[in-house]
Amino acid sequence: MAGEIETIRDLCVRGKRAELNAAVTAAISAGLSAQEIMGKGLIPAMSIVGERYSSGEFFLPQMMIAARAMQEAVAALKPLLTAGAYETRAKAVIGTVAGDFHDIGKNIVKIMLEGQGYEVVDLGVDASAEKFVEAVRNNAPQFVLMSALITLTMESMRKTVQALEAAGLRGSIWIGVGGAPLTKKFADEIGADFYSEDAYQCVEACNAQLH
Ligand code: B12
Repeated sequence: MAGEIETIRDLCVRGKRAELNAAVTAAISAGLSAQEIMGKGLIPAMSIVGERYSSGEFFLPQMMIAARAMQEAVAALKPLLTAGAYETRAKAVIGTVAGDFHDIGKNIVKIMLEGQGYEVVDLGVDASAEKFVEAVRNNAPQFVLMSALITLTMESMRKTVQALEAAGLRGSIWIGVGGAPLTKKFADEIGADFYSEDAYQCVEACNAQLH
């Protein structure tokens, strides 16, 4: 089992798409869960890629190739992660904030929520504060979820919270934030309702708010 996860992690880091897909399929056949493959294989692979990029061992192309391999593997796991969703539990608007184009983590959060019966309106990447405001007006969600992966784009979260407040919509929603550089302290500082370290915790936080 450990060997299969290690292989998946390694193939994802090296961006070997076809081999990664085959390894993921084999791991599922061997009885590993989609959650395990994601949590122990694919997500840690992206951390390794980030470390290698920071240390100068990897450049942007390698980071892009690894990200593409990760995205394909996540897409292959999606049916397993969303199977068994029951009636719609609540509605969420999700997006990666202005200036930021990272969407792998956001997409995983979306898949996990859909798997738990949430209806998710996805604003994609580089979503402006105005886009969030418009989506909340049009969809009346219970949750607004924002993702940021770059220290600089975390400020777009603050602007979005302020814009929602200015539009008189703040009282009707719970705002959740996440992404690798975030902390609970930052979430509190900008007036978000919750911060989650990963997609599983995010679903739990949303479920808890509904009870
Ligand atoms: C893959 C990647 C890319 C890919 C993105 C592909 C894509 N479609 O997303 C590409 C190659 C395009 C890319 C581009 C860039 N990147 Co980049 N990238 C990464 C990398 C390696 C992995 C990110 C990732 O997908 N992780 C895996 C996912 C699953 O993790 P996650 O996003 O953190 O999500 C989890 C949790 O955080 C949480 N979560 C996420 N969102 C949300 C939302 C809510 C509401 C909640 C509750 C939870 C939650 O749940 C998720 C699942 O458990 C990181 C390194 C790292 N350690 O993060 C660098 C990294 C984020 N990138 C970085 C940089 C600098 C860039 C570029 C500026 C590089 C450049 N010179 O052009 C550009 C940015 C362009 C832009 N404006 O956005 C830096 C940011 C530095 C900083 N702190 O400011 C990092 C940290 C690399 C580094 N070590 O320097 N990147």
